[in-house]
Parts: sequence; structure tokens; C-alpha cells
Amino acid sequence: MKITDAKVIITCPGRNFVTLKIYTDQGIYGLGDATLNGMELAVATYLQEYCIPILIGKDPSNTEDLWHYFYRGVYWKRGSVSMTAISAIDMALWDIKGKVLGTPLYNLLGGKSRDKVLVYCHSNGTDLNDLIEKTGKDLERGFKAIRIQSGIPGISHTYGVPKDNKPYEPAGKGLPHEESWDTSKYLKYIPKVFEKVREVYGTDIHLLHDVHHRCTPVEAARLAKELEPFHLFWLEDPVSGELQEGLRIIRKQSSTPIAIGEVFNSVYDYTTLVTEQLIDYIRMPLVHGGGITHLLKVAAFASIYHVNTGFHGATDLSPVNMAAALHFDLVVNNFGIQEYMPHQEIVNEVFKVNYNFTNGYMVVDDTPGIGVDIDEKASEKFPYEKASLPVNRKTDGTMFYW
Ligand code: CS2
Ligand code: MG
Repeated sequence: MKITDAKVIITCPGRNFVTLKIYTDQGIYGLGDATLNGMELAVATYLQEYCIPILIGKDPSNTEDLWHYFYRGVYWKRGSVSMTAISAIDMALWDIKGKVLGTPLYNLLGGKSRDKVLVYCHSNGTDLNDLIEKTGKDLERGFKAIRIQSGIPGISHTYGVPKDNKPYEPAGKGLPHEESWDTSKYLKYIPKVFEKVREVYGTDIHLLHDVHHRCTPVEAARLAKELEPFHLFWLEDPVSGELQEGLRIIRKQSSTPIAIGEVFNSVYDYTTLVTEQLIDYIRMPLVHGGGITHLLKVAAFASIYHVNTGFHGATDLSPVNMAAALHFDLVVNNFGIQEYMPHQEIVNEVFKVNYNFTNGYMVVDDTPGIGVDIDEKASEKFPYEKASLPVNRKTDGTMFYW
């Protein structure tokens, strides 16, 4: 079998998505997600100018060799842009493999270890009352695990909380807008938020929280310790995680489970974190972490150290990634949880999905390969629109992590 062509489809049904479509001489094609929020065109260009010409004529069955061609073989390696491109290629090749063999992706990865995938949603309140109301609605919808984010008094715009009561979308139109941040106000308020949520909804639900990289290790240690009584499922990205050793400070102080790494893209970002058991969940998603081929290895490595998966699943990852992640989640023994931020309805005009949510869990059907298709004609109705993630400054103007 040979790859005859590949193309990059960029579309914006409510938000931008980049999809790689690889064609073969057997009339079968595969799809891979190549969406990197705010940097869509950089990935598209890397795929179009560098990767696609190399792929043409290669045997798509050789997923392992082709992965190493684009990782080990390429001198300028790693980084979000090139790893997203590798992920898209890898996903599309596994999709082809499944379609050729007439079997869903989960069978190729080892078969089902569970029947359904535990997912968590986002409950984002502009203030505590709004949060309590929204959490109640999420519970009514059947969610068993909920990520709790709240507006903070005295901070004009908090990560994860939409201003206009619309569903939260991280990227805004045009160039990055600036937000402002005050760690001390945040640290003072968040324990009260969890105290209230537990008081109202009890201890049966799983609660999660995303710090979004905004603490130093010692601040994160204080937060993790103060949140201990509320038994979080996890505290996400308490620090930026570039300094892996920094997690030792948090770990020594607290037993609150830690999830990290939605912005990571290689197993090498995780070595100290995993071997020293400084975290409990790996967040790196298939779409940014080198695809199925790499994540299978990362998950196996993590499992030796009792670290589980908890893949990133925000709306800026396309339905192709979501379905591929669900196949993966069904298989690996050390699956922990999957993030599920439902896409807007309009996304279904372009992507035909094969998964659904019922009562706290998600499943994919038995369509061969990943099982998601793209309607190219419909995708043309939604041309690319420039959008960027915000940047963040401390209240005195100092540039900070967003
Ligand atoms: C977040 C994301 O889902 C998460 O945990 O951290 O909303 C993240 O900010 C976006 O995916 C960025 O594009
Ligand atoms: Mg996050």
C-alpha cells in the first residue's frame, strides 16, 4: 500500500480546526487532528511544506517507522508545532490501518479494558452562586466528575470563566488580548469555593480544578494542602511544570493528586515527574503529544510508576482527536479520566462523530479506524478566522503565565 496524496483542511465552524487527510492507492483515507489553538496555520504550513511531500509514496502501514522518521529522523525536533504535525500524521495512519483491517482503533491498541470512559465536564461560575447553580445543572446532566472554576473577587477575568454567560472558549478573535492576575486573591478564595461545593453537593462527586500554571511551587504546595479536606480528584497544572523538580515541593507537603502536562509534547517532559512519582495523571493529549504511537509508550512508562492518564479534551481539540482519545481510553490499563468539553452544535455540520455521552461516561461505536469523518463541502462554508489565546499580566504589569 502507498500514500498517494495528503491535504490539510482548515475550517472554522464556531472555532478553528485543522485536519490532515491522507489518501492511499487503495481508495482508503485517514484523518488526523492537527489543531494547535491560535497556531493553526503554523502547523498547517509545516505539514504542507515539509511533511506531506515526504509522505507521498511511503507505505502507510509502517506507523512506527514513519513516527521515527518525523521525530528521530528530523534534526529540529520537539516543540508544539512539529509535535502536533507528527500527531496528525500518526493519527491518520492508525485510522487507515483500522479501515484496511476493518476494525475499530481500540482493537488495534489491545482491545477494550472497560466498556465506557469516565469523563469530566467544566462547571465555570462567574461567582460562587453562579457556580453552585451550574454545578447542579451538570449533575442533572449526569456528570460524575466536574471541574470547578470560579470568578475571583477583585480579579477582572479569571481563567476558565466566560464573561458573557456563553460556553467558555479559550481563544478570542484577532490578536491576543491581555488579562490580569493576582495570585494572593486567588489563593485566599479557592479553598472557600471547594468548601461550599462540598457542603452543597456532598462527597459522592469527583471534583477537579485547573490552576492553569499560575502558582510557584511553594504557593501550589499551600493550595494543595488547603484543598486536602475536599478530596479533589486532581489539582491540574498547579505550576507551569517546566521545572520538573519543582513538583517535589508540592508533593512533600500534600496528598492532593496532581495532573500535569497538557502543553507537554514528549516523554522527556515527564521523566522526573513520573519516575519520582511527583504526579498522578498525565495530561498530554494525542493531538499534541506525538499521536497514538508516542502516547502508547508514555502510558506504558507511566503505568510502571502508578501514574494514570487524564487526557486534555478542551473544545480546541477536534472531534477526530476526541474519538481517537476515547479508543485509547478504552484500552490502556492505567486510564484515569478523560476531559470532555462538548463542541458547539455547529461543529457537527462539518464532523460526523461516532461517540456519545450518557450518564457520566462516553463510548465510541465500532466504525473501523477512528470512526470520525469530515464533510469537506460543509467545511468550506466556514473559512479560517484568526483567533488567539490571551496573555496574562500581574496587576503591576509584569508578564506572567496565562
Ligand atoms: C484547559 C484548556 O482544558 C483545560 O484543562 O487548560 O482550556 C486550555 O486552556 C486550552 O485548551 C488552551 O487552548
Ligand atoms: Mg488545563
